Amino acid sequence: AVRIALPTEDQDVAALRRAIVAKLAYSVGKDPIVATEHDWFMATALAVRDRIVDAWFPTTRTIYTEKPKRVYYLSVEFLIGRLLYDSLNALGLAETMRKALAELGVDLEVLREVEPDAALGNGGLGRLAACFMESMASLGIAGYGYGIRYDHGMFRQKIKDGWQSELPETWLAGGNPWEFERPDVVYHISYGGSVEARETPEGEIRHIWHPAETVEAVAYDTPMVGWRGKHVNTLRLWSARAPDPLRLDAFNRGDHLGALASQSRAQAISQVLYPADDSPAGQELRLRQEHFFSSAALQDIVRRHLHQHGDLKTLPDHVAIQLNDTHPAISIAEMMRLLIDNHGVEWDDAWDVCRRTFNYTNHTLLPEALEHWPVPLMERMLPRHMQIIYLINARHLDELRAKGALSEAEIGAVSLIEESGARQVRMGWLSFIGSHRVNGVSALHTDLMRQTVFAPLHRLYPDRIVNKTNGITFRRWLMEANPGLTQLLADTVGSAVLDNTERLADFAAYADDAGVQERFRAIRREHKAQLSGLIHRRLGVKVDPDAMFDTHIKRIHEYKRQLLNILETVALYDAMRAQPTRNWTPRVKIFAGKAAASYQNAKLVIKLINDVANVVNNDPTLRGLLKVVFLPNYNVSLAEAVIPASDLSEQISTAGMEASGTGNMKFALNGALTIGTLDGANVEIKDRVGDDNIFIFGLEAHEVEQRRREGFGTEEIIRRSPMIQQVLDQIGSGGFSPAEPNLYSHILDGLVRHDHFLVLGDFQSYAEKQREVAAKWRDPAAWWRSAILNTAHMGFFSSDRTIRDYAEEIWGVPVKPA
Ligand code: DL6
Repeated sequence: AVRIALPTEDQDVAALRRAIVAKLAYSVGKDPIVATEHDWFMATALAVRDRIVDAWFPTTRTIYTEKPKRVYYLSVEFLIGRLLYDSLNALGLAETMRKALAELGVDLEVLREVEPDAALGNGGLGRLAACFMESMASLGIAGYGYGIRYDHGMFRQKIKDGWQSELPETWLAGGNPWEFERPDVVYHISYGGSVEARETPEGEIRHIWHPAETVEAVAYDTPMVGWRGKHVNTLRLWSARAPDPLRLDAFNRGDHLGALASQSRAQAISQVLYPADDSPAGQELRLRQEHFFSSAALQDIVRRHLHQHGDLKTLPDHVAIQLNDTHPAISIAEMMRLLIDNHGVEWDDAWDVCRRTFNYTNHTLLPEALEHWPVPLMERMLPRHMQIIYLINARHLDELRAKGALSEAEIGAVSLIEESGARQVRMGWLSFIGSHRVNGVSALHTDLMRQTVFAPLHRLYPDRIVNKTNGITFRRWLMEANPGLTQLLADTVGSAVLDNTERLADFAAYADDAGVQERFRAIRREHKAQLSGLIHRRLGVKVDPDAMFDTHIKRIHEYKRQLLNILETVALYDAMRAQPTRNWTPRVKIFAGKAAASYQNAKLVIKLINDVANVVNNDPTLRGLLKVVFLPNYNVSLAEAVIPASDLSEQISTAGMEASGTGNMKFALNGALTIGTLDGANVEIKDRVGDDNIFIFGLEAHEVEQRRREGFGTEEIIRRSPMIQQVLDQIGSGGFSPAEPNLYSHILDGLVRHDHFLVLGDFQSYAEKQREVAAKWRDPAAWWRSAILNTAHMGFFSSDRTIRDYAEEIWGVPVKPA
């Protein structure tokens, strides 16, 4: 008989199908007859993981033999989201898998939705870390992520009667198919106790730390697959446990809870993601977490380096460590401790190693978010680190004094210890002086770092601060989130665009092509129809997919000014009610985002949005012209659904306050037009897409600064604008909260008294710009022209570009050519 060879794809379909069935039986332990959707998800993910592992080992072996410089990215957050479709896409297996599952009667789209989001981050900083992991793998960099394996990631947000409540998030409840526990990779992490200074027979002083408490850090590895599956890196997350799980003596005495006390205390470290990104931390547990993962990571790095290269003084030649914000800043003192106390390196050599190995990224200039740890807390929790920090500081200040160029006041400004008020360690300063390079995340932010917060240090070390404008991975935010647009790009500029984002620029040639505009519109319309369904299912609100979808999704924070948006929405509502028959542009105002649990003003803004939604959505005089929705529990997956369905992207932070933003890039890449201030990366987006294709309004950063310095009459602004007056009166008199007319008085008082975030200051210019947006929407050819040009000019904002820049200018590591 003649055997007919199957085409490779069919073979692969069959192989995947067999692999899934085998995983279902032998790893999940389920018969297909009774398997749930979750069981199928686990089996499928495990089958995909095998493919990833097949590429992971060769990568690891190559790194061990070729010994390229390694990059370690230390971050307290990795907001990686779902991995199933992402991995399939990277491996080029999505369609094959779809067929394999279909043959088993399973729908890949259903499994995509079953996967819980790995929400190990609060917002932009954590999502950036996830994009960077993907790009490092795609560029063939020997990159490692180190963080914490939180049992409960970002809280689950529930909205009840308009109020946010927080519920624990349980991403691990059904098991995590992507990770490998490494019971053999365990480090001891110490806290508290005392430090003994002991003289050696040679007359040297050695410091011996006698900690009061030790916990264990256990490694869990998740392979991070790069584009086309060629290179796979590792994300190593640490879980905490007590060295002795149970005090048996106490247990046998009947003290069952006491017997578990040290286990609970240890486990608390990796239990919950700290639920704030930029509100005051100040919590002891947070410092315990920071030291926990920093120390585990550094012990791992040092062990690997010694194993491979034998000499710690060569560390900077083979290793670059990136501190993602100041959360891992204690690493600098920990590295000094490991080098000096554990490995006998002399102080000067140890300091030189640190200075050449570490780099620090700053993500915010908000004073409350720049970490300061009280000296008494540090002395109690990390006594040896505190000694080392004092010594680093003494040498740093002595050096400055020796130069004689600074006054004592100027020296005080660059001291690692804040002396005014309660004494505190300035973690930003420690990161700065212990690093080779310090970077901001957009051009404007970097300039402001130099001019404001870091000005005194910048004057001393003028070459240290560099800019690395953020980027996003196009694989997730374009190819996976928007396959229709990806296809359109491939059909117009060619499929090379999938591998080289610079080719996106060729799409600009199609800006006036009516056929391409129509395809773009139809793709958007399809996403909007899907999102309308989601909104209806989740909120019971019907929205019109032909209306403009105007979207504001991000953490809820006063500087991000969701309040400005909702106030202007109320003004629009009033205007529509006053003249219901005018030629209005129908709009759906979409909000989503979480407020830090303790951030009352932000929670009140969520309540206001929901209250306004309640009134607007039920007002029959509007005939559906305006709808307001607040989608609960914003996360990566929700963003993937909302962004490709959005026409207008709200990026309206008070200028000078948003370090970069990355949502702004995701929207523009998907062809949404931005309404925004000249803040963060909006500035660079504007430079690339051009003034005609973006709606810029409001005060610029220097004007905000000036207004705050000189003061300005909010009363005058209110007096001059009947529109503002009406909106404030309406909210202030309970127009949206009749049961509690004074509910919003705190927010309104703040606006009238100081308007710190320039909500009133920018109101008029925002409202006018929104009218321009509406006018443009009524001219579809102009709108879709701009949409095409937005997508076309986003190539720069690929995280591959950002990572190339880090690789070349900060880490000194080679990357795969473009
Ligand atoms: O750099 C990533 C991201 C920026 O895009 C945002 O503009 C910025 O707000 C965010 N910063 C934080 C601050 N956390 N802390 N500390 O998340 O970083």
